[in-house]
Amino acid sequence: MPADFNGTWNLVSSENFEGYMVALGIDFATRKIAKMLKPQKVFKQDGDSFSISTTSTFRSYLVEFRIGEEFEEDNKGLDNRKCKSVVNWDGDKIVCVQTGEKKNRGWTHWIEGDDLYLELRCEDQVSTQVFKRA
Ligand code: ECB
Repeated sequence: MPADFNGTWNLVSSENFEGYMVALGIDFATRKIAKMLKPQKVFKQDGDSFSISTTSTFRSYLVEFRIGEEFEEDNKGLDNRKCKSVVNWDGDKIVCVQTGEKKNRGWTHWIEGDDLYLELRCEDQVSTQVFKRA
C-alpha cells in the first residue's frame, strides 16, 4: 500500500521559500506577499491518480496527474513558465520532475508522523514546507 495523501492540509512552516522564488525569477513585490501566505492543500488520491489544489488568499493553483504519465504544466499564477512534468513514487514519496527552462526544477511530497512535507527545488535552491491536517 503506497502512502495515502488524501485530505486537507494547512501550511505551518516554510524554509527558504524566498530563495526558491528568487530562483524562479519572482519579482520583489510578489515575493513579499507570497511569503506571508498560509496556503491550504487539498489532496485527492485514487490509486495512481492525483489532484493537488493549493489555495491562498492571493493565488491558487491546481495540478492533476497520473503517476508515471508526463503532462504539460503551465504554472499559471506562479512563474507562468511551461514545463513537462512527471510524478513518480520513490518509496512512500511522490517525486515530481519539472523539465523546462529552469534546471533542477521539481518537488517531493511525503508524510512524516501527522505532517505533510513538501520540498520545492529550483536550480540550487531548496525550500521545505510543512503542513498539518486541517
Ligand atoms: C498557490 C499558493 C502560493 C502562491 C504564491 C504566489 C506567488 C508566488 C509565485 C511563484 C512562486 C512559485 C511557486 C509557488 C510555490 C508553491 C505553490 C504551489 C507549489 C507546487 O508546485 O505545489 C505542488 C506540490 O503540492 C502542486 O502543484
